[in-house]
Amino acid sequence: VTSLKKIEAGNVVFPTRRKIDGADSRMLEDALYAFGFGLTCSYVKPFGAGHINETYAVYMPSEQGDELSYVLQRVNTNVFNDPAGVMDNIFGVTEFMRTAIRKEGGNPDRETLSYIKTKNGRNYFEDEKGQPWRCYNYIPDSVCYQEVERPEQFYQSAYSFGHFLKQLGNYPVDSLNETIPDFHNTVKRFAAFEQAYQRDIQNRVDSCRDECDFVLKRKADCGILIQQQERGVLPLRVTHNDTKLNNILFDAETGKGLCIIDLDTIMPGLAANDFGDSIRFGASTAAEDEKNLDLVHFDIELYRLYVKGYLDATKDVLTQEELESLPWGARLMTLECGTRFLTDYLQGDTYFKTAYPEHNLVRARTQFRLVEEMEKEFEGMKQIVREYFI
Ligand code: ADP
Ligand code: GN1
Ligand code: MG
Repeated sequence: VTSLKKIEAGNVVFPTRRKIDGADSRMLEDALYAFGFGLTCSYVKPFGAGHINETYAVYMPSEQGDELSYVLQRVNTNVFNDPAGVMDNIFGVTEFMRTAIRKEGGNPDRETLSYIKTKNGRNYFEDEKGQPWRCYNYIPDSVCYQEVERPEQFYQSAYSFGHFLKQLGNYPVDSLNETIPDFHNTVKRFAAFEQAYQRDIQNRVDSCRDECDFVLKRKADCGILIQQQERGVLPLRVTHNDTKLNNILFDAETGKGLCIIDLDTIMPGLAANDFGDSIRFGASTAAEDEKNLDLVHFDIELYRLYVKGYLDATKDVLTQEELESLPWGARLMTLECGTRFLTDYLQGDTYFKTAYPEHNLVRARTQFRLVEEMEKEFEGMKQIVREYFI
């Protein structure tokens, strides 16, 4: 399978000794040695298109030539201030998943990530500067997409994320560390925005008044799911919390959803939020940072496909209230994400990786465009969910 959207690994950063993307190459080398392949590794390249961590592809010599064998990541401690807690969650969950996958007759080596311990038996390596590095096996013959290329992929991703929720249905929710407190607390996200707006430390409010007003008008919406959660109407489950399309690998041969990645934000959460975050990213007709808003639309047919895939996997576990919360999840995760981009813009781009000064504002605009369209099509969105569970 060849794909333009497939993320290729970038220029070699090891064994050369250049500084790249803020990561000191000597720390990277130390990390390679800590995981036991410093001597044997052929080379290392930057990899992937995540907004948070530094990701590298590690190539090892093989009979067929150099082969992408491991993924090495430096965890962003600005975002995750308890890397030990993050790694405990990941090791706990992936071990549990392996047992679940075996029971289903699946292949645990391909259907979940296998993290590697350091030579000292730790689940991550801390470099001289105290930065955490972790490593997992690269899954061969897998593809990662930045956009839906064929609708079937979106169905597949829905089924996989739904299946993931189901697989972790009996995982002890209370044992999970809350790696980012209040990650999808839309009320607190709104409050954080309001504060950034009032303080305006970068003097950027003038450049985005319409966008700020857009958020301010939707204060009441932010409470909708949180209130249902607090009243116990919606249960907390083990959720992924970052369910965008590029956090899943597809099988290159069959095109089926293969493995969920980016497990840093696994925490107790609402199914509606996992559902919603996928919709916000994948049911858009354009990239998350498309500048031309005329190209950005909410595609209700893609939404329909996702509903089908998600419910094919979860229909027998979700409650009636959860099913009905799904359309709100889409609206609120999109509003939340736009609000987070806008907040980061107002605060000087300290959270998400950006490529140019207005990048976060551009991202916020696409999200708000999608929210507007979802608001107009909300009745249709609810109807589609009902069609699938009746
Ligand atoms: P981040 O938190 O920065 O998003 P991820 O764990 O999602 O970190 O990794 C970043 C990106 O790297 C992914 O979105 C994907 O594009 C790519 N990536 C990571 N692991 C793999 C893999 N095993 N195969 C293909 N791509 C991968
Ligand atoms: C970040 O890490 P990545 O790129 O998969 C962010 C998500 C946002 C997303 C927007 C830990 O995801 O919450 O929805 O960017 N992850 C974190 O693209 O904040
Ligand atoms: Mg990611």
